[in-house]
Amino acid sequence: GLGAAVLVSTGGAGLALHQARAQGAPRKIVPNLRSALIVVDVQNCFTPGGSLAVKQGDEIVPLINKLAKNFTNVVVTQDWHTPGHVSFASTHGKKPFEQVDLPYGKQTLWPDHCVQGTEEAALHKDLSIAHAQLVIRKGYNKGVDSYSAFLEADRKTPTGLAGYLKARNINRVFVCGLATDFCVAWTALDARKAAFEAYVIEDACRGIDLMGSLGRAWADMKKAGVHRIQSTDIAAA
Ligand code: VGL
Ligand code: ZN
Repeated sequence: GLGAAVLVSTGGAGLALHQARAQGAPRKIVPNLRSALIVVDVQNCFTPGGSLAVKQGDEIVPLINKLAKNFTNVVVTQDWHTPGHVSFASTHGKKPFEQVDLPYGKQTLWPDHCVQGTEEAALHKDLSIAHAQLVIRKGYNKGVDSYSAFLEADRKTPTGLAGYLKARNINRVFVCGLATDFCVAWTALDARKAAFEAYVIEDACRGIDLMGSLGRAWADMKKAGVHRIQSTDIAAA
């Protein structure tokens, strides 16, 4: 009867899964020459002691150093704002984490952070990826923010990253860094819009989680076809 058929089919699937595990570790993702690791905003301002510190933001640094060894192609990003940047609450006489309406839409306001050329804006001292090929700076236009490493917050000004990756025949990006729910998520979402295959390495990121932003970011990424993976899903080179 039906009951028996259901039993047999679930039993079969369960057995197959079990056998796959018994035969060895699940298949790992092998980065190749068409893959790039994008290390987002691992800067002093976003790590403990910084002006916009992400909780446990420094914990991911050793993991990212290790991960980077599995990638021939690595791109590092830096949030790189002017003094008096439009994303700073102080510019508007407002408090951090309030919102304002700007010509390009709603902007969350932040403490002053990552000002060009300051020690705060430097990469974290323990980040060690000598073979990184490109450092892309973003948010350098005084009147426009840029969470994404691909497109500014006006949603039309490119940073040049998509062109760079495409010129180098890269079709798959793996994103890690800070913060999961802002610069990492926007970068992964824009990677999808630019037709890259996109993976976010969850344990190599930390989030801010401002009023549910972390859950929303994961939901948006899932909808856009971003793969949510762990560092252990990537094969060691
Ligand atoms: C970021 C808020 C403001 C980030 C940058 O790197 O996620 N968040 N600027
Ligand atoms: Zn910023």
